Amino acid sequence: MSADVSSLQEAREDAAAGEARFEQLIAEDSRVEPRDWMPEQYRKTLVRQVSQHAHSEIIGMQPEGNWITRAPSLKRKAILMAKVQDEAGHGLYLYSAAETLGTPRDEMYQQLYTGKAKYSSIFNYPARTWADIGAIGWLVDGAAICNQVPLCRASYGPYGRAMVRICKEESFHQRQGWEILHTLAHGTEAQKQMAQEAVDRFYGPALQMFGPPDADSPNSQQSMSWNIKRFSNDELRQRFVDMIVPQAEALGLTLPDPELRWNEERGHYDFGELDWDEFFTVLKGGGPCNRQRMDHYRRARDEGAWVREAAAAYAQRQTAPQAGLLGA
Ligand code: FAQ
Repeated sequence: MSADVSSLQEAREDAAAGEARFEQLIAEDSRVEPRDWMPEQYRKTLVRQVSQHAHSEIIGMQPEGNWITRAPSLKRKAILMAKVQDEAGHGLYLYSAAETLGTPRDEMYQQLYTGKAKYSSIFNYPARTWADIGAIGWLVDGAAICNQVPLCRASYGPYGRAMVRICKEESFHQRQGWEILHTLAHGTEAQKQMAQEAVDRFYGPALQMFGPPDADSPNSQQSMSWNIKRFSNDELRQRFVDMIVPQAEALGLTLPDPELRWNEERGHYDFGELDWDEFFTVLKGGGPCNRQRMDHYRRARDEGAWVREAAAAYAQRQTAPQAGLLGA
C-alpha cells in the first residue's frame, strides 16, 4: 500500500471513530467539546444559532440604550446602564462560544454589518415610553429566559456554559422590568395606562421571539435530535404564556388577547393566533425599526474603528515589549 493510500485509510478510520463517538455523546446526553469530531451540519447549525443570538444581544442594546438619558431617576438610570452593559457581555460570551466552532469573530461581525445575519425580530420594535422599558424587561427578558434556560443543557459545551451565566443575569433583568411595571401599574391613572399600552405593544412580538409555529420551523427537528434545542418553538411559547398570565394578574394589567383562557382539559392557557404575516415582514427587514437599528449599528461600528485599532496596537505592544520600546 502506498503512503498516500494508507494515510487516506487512517483518516477514514479516524472520521468513523469520531462519528461513532459523537453519536454516543448525543445518545448519552453528554457534552460535545470544541476538539471533538462533529458533523459539519451540527457545526453550521450551532454557528447559525449562537451567532444570531449574539447579534440579538448587541442590537438589543439599542431600544434600551435609547432610554438611559431619559430614565426617571438616578437609580433607574444606574440600573438600566448596568442592564445594557450586561447585554453587551452576553454578546461577547456568545461570540466567544461561536468562535470555538471555527468561525472568526470578524466574520460574524461582518455578516451582521452587511445585513446577511439575522437577529431577533423583537428588537425591530421601538421603545416609545419609559413603560416600554418595563415591558421589555418583563416580557422580552422573560421570553428570553424561558427560551434560554433549556439551552443551558445544550449539547455543545461552550454554548451551554455561556448560557448558565446569561440566564442568571436575565433573571435579574426580568425582575427589574417587573418592578418598573408594578410601580407604574400602582401609580396614577396615566401611569397605569402607560404600563397597559406598553404591554399591549410588546405582548405579541414577545410571543413571536420563540420563532415560527412548529409546522413552519425548518430547523427545530434536527436541533432537537442533536440536543441543541430541548423543546419546540410552540412548546416554549405555551410555557411562557402559562407563566405570564398569573404574573399579569398580579400586576393588575391585561394581556391583549380576547381568546386567552384556561383550558382545564389541556392544563394550559389557550391563546389566539399571532400575526405571522407581521413576523415574516419583520424578518425580511420591513419592521418599524429594522432600518434604524442597522444604520445605528453600522455608524457605531464605523465610528469605533479607531478605538479597536488603538486597542489592537496596545495589545501588540504588551505581547512584544521590545518592539513597543523601539516604537515609542
Ligand atoms: N427573530 O427553524 P426556526 C434576548 C428565524 S436574546 C428573527 O424555528 P431555530 C436577550 C430562524 O433563525 C433573543 N429570526 O429556527 C435580550 C430561522 O432562520 P435561518 C434572541 C427568527 O433556530 C433581552 C428561521 O427563522 N434569543 O432577547 C426568529 O430552530 C433584552 C426559521 O426558524 C436567541 O437567539 C425571531 N424571533 O429557532 C437582549 C435564543 N425566530 O437561521 C437585549 C437562541 C426564528 O434558518 C435586551 N436561539 N427566526 O435563516 C434560539 O433559541 C432559536 O434560534 C430560535 C429559532 C428559537 C430563535
